[in-house]
Amino acid sequence: MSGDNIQHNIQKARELIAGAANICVLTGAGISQESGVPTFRGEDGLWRQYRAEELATPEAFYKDPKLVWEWYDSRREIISKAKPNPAHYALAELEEKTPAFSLITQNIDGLHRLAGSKNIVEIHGNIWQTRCTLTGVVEENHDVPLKELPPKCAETGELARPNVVWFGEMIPAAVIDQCLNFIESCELMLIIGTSALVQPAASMGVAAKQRGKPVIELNLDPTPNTGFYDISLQGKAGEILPQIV
Ligand code: BV8
Repeated sequence: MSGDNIQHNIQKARELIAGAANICVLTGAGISQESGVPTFRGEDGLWRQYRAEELATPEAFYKDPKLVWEWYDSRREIISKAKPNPAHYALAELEEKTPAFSLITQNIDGLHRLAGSKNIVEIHGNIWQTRCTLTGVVEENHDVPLKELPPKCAETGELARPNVVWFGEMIPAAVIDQCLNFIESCELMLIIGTSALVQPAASMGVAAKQRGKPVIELNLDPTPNTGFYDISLQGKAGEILPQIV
């Protein structure tokens, strides 16, 4: 994308954002990349010889809970050292100055909350929470490293799992409804740092377009949805987002 085209699109995006009283934002792993958190499908996305899709499943967990927890333990270690980057802070600032603002994130790293964002829906869960496999009780657990692998529920002593949504698992219907309400009521949608490959998140921008909402995409690489949107900015979120909010 040529320089002046980027500047033109940045100016257009800035105007759309300034004029919107209700903004819905969807983020993916790309917004945390500049904080040092590996993305899922980038070259840093592998762990040992496994791909995320192989480990982030109920089958993988019940086959070898220790292996899957070792993967989460290593990610918790990385994320515990990660700080929000200018892109996270830019969204927190945008929320402050926008009358209505909603943030839907696919990320489980908790960096949006650390940066000061408030109205957040973590549609894929949170890496700092465990869930009892017997009772479903959710506990906060910030131990780095985990005291035992796999961790047990403090209440029941049963096997605990990460409180995240794995591939093949449903996102709770109430959470989906909340996201659709945000999309329905927004005047503008921003989609930042996602490869638009994972459903149902990948359909949210299309849903916004189908409801007549302008959509701005900001991503390092083009995605399957890029042609759909009103503005597609190609570049680093930490560099571009502070320029447009
Ligand atoms: C569901 C939590 C109903 C765990 C995650 C066949 C069988 C079974 C299921 C399916 C199937 N086919 C389709 C499905 C549905 C499946 C799916 O979509 N699969 C895909 C892979 C084909 N979805 C599900 O299973 C969902 N549930 O649909 O239930 C159902 C049930 C059964 C069967 C059918 C339907 C649940 C999906 C949730 C999975 N959990 N995470 C964990 O984190 O451990 S998803 C995981 O991927 C992360 O949350 C991640 O955020 C998310 C999406 O990836 P991205 O965020 O986009 O990250 P990625 O690395 O891909 O891309 C990063 C982008 O950033 C890149 O484009 C890059 O260019 C850009 N970038 C990099 N650096 C920067 C940058 N951009 C800006 N600045 C930078 N600096």
